[in-house]
Amino acid sequence: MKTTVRRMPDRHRMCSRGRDVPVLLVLVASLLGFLPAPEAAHAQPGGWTPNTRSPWTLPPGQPAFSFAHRFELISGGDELINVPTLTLGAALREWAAVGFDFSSNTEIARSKLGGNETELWLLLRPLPRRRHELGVAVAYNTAAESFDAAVNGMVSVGRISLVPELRAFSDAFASGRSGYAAAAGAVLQLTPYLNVVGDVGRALRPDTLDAVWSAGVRVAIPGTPHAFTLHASNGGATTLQGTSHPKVLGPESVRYGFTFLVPLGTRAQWGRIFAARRDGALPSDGASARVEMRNVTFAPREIRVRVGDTVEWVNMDPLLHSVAADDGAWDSGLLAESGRYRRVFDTAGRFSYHCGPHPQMTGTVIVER
Ligand SMILES: [Cu+2]
Repeated sequence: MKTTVRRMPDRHRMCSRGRDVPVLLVLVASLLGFLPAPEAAHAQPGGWTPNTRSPWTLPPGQPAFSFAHRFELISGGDELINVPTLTLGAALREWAAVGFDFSSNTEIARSKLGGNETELWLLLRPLPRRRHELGVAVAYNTAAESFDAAVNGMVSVGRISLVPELRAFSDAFASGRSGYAAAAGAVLQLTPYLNVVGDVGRALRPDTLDAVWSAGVRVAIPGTPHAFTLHASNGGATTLQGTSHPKVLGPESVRYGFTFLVPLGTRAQWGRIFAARRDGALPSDGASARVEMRNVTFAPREIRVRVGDTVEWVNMDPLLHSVAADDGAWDSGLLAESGRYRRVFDTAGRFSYHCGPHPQMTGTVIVER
């Protein structure tokens, strides 16, 4: 059966006052830990932990800018060393993303110390929307002139997720020799939106370098893909080689920093800013019933249709939702605000479904002859 996901303009958009209140409620409830959102810990383009590389989890077509900044205050002076890693990326599909990292203070290649380092990458997510995740990264690092790769995973047991990562380099740290590194990270979910994160990794070939570690606290901003991770580390740029090589510049043993993800908005969101005002919604193209995803609920929660009818779901929230059959028979994938999913029901019965990121969000389609 063919289903399509499309965006449509939202006629309620002009009155923003009504929208802010539910968002605020979600925010407060989430910080108190009332709203389960296991997806929050996993929604980490950039890294599951500060020095690991997770697959991109924003919806296709939504580019984002991520900023990792580590500072070192030189004791007794007013000088500051900062090692920024700027990342720009976007998903092509739910399982593939491309982008690059750029750091203006590389520490991986002795001959280029303090120079630029760019890593071009392709991230694959072969098992999207599972509790356990698998990530594959293929990259090229300009400072080491090396083709790099990493395989990692996230295995969750209760509130703890473990992130093993293996990295391989065709030219490790511009040494002219190939190399590899291993790392292990952990995420402790205190609440769905407050995580303690950390990792430790080490180059195994060459085996002359010290381990690289990080430890920090991540705050996911509910209802958005934004996450802010305040952390300490002895590492530098957050490229695959950068996270395998301890810091070189500066006299301190530890740097403090943050990573912050800034989504650049979907086409629908930009369209809203630049499009001329439109009154009314698009015609619903023969859909027989419409369910809105609004304030983290399906409305109406239960609908009755006839065999052969088309049901349309529209996401009216500024959050990611999905529509997934409880029996696993179908799944819309993540829908951004204004995202739409349609499905034809051609057998009679009761079909219960839920939202992937918000399992408490449930609904039923009753199909009658
Ligand atoms: Cu949802």
